Amino acid sequence: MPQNIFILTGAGVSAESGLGTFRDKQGEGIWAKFDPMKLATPEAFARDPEAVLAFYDLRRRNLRDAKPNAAHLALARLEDSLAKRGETLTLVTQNIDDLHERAGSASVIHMHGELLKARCGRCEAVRSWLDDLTVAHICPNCGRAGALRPHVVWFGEMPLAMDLIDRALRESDLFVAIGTSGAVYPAAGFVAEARAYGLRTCEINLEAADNARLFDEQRLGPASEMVPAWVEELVGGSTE
Ligand code: BV8
Repeated sequence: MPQNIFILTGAGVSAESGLGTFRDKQGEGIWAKFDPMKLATPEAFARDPEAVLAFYDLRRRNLRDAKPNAAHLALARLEDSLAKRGETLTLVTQNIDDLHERAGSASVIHMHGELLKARCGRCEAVRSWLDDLTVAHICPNCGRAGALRPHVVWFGEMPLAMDLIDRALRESDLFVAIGTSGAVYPAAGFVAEARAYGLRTCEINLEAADNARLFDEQRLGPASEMVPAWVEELVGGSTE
């Protein structure tokens, strides 16, 4: 029974909560409708901040109506049961939504940032931001206008908490990727790192990811069914 579990989640874990994924075989993902290079890069923000901010306003409004699903709830249960046994869960997500937290997960590492936070491009102050964000908004910390941006990691930018993530990978026994296509780096490279550190690897996904060959075990199906079943196997019957 693994003591320390490292979980990486992607857009697939929030798909059944009504938040679109980025790429899917039907070509209906977010990046099929919106060009990431025109909306999710620092260059795009410098070129056309209104368009970029409007894109994230749309996603922030969508998030308001979304609810955590059974997969999010099962991962919160897993965190709780492992803690009761003195074991650890490191939950790293590529998602910028807050559904893991809303499901009760106490510790979530958002390596690509958080949609419900804004950061000032001048003074780097980060604060909660629940409403639309425009170029007219003034940074409450440094008083400058036009520099506030969603606290998310754009393409070409360094993901957050990479040292913490690398350390947790080294200290874990099991690596599980849930609802991610393995198309975006450095996250897509974690499974190879995990194997190099001797971890067992498992993929839970609707369909095989681009890096599926790197997983020892594969469980294909909707996260809202597969994740609760997997968690029940791990902690069911234990005195929770
Ligand atoms: C960086 C935030 C330097 C903003 C995001 C190496 C090789 C090639 C390219 C690169 C490379 N290294 C770097 C790059 C460039 C780039 C990159 O990877 N490009 C790709 C497109 C080729 N990476 C970067 O720019 C990164 N920065 O590298 O900095 C550096 C280098 C080394 C070390 C440190 C730093 C920054 C990338 C972050 C960009 N920001 N998001 C926003 O959200 O707007 S990425 C964004 O897209 C998400 O956060 C997520 O990461 C990614 C989407 O991927 P998934 O979450 O996997 O979603 P996807 O739709 O693809 O797949 C969904 C999966 O779920 C599918 O498998 C599907 O089957 C499954 N599914 C669907 N429904 C369900 C389901 N599963 C279960 N149940 C269901 N119901």
